[in-house]
Amino acid sequence: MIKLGVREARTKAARGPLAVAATALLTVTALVALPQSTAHAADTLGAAAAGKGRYFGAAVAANHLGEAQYVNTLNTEFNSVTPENEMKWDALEPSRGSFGFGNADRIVNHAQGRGMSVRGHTLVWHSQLPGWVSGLGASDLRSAMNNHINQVMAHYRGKIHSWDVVNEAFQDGNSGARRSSPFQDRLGNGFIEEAFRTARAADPNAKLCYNDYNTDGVNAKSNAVYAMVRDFKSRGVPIDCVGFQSHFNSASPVPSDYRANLQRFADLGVDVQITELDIEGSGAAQATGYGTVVTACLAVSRCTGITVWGIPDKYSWRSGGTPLLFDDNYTKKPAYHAVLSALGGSDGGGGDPGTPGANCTATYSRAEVWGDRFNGRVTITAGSSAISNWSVNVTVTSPQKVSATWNGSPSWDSSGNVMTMRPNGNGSLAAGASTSFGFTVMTNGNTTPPGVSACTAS
Ligand code: 9MR
Repeated sequence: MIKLGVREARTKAARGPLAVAATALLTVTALVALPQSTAHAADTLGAAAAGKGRYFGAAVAANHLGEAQYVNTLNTEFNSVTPENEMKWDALEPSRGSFGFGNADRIVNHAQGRGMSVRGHTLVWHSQLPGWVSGLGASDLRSAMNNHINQVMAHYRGKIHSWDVVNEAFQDGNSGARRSSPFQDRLGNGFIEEAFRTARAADPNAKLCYNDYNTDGVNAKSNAVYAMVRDFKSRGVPIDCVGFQSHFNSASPVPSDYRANLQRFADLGVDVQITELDIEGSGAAQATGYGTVVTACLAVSRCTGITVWGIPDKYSWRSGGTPLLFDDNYTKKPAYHAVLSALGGSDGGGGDPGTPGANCTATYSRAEVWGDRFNGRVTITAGSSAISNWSVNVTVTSPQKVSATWNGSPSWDSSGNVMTMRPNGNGSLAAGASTSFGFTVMTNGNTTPPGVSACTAS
């Protein structure tokens, strides 16, 4: 059903000379006082994060750099990259003393050409280690480790913002012990300290990080890493940052003490970084998890940036869990909007899932377009529990006017630019179910998409 009456009555009431003058004044003030770039909230992840003094990065694979959509999304949304596999030992030094930097260089060159920072991942790790390393005796292994660090860091000196010097050196579970590896087993506990000292000398300007998973909350494993970092700081062993990989799913959700854990490490005098973020799931639940992580990082002043472990779901190391911010067609998921909104950004029409914990999401899409007007549609989706009512604000830009609405019950603020839409009759939606409403915007020469607020449910 198309309703024309409500909007027409309201427009007539506002058409006095004072209202026209006030609208004109507001329009002129906005145009004169605000340059285009600052008139809107940041509308990409990288720009919004930069506004908060952080970077927002993605793990990148060299073999996707020929794909236009992949590269466009990378270039548009991110201002930091981590090579997903290309800087691992097996990729860079497949046989002893013989280094090949081709794929890693492609990623670094791509990033450098666009002003993106690069995280180096990773110098010393038990996995993706070529067979020849595992076969070495202690003294050979020590010199191979130091040579690998020296050669790789020299090659990239001045180009890498932060290096994961040592990755995943602690065991899972409650032991707090070091993980068995060629380095641990032959060189003993001191290998981590030695790697950091070698790394500092090799590139004094790179931030040196220890990186691990299942250390995202306070637990036996993170306590062991914490004790190591505290010991390093007290003895002057060079360490600048700790990476929290943050691979989450329903069996291992974002811990409730995530922020507190980041903060206790920061309080030791190191930066903290979210290094491999991905959260399996979909819709509102996934969006809420992402929002929680971003909000926690922003609450810790030494949390300097966030990297997600891939761009579209289809290229994730666990693609079946659809853990990333873009779907297989590079469409922004509710999780994307949760991240952008938590960073204080807005893409002015992509929708907004609302504050973490809200149990509906609103997603905008433009439908038909004519010379003088366009139709918009907002889809409301209930979260993980049923809702009985919802509301969403749609804001148009003067001199645009909404001339018709359908499948919802609108009301207007005094400016006439903000429409609050509520359900027409029964607003009940089962968990995960969707409905949508529509409206026509007369452009009056301005084609800016409407702003769509978070969905509020009850
Ligand atoms: O995403 C990486 C995947 O393509 C590789 O096959 C895998 C090999 O171990 O490593 C993945 O990345 C890992 C990262 O380097 C360290 N933390 C865990 C990541 C996910 O397994």
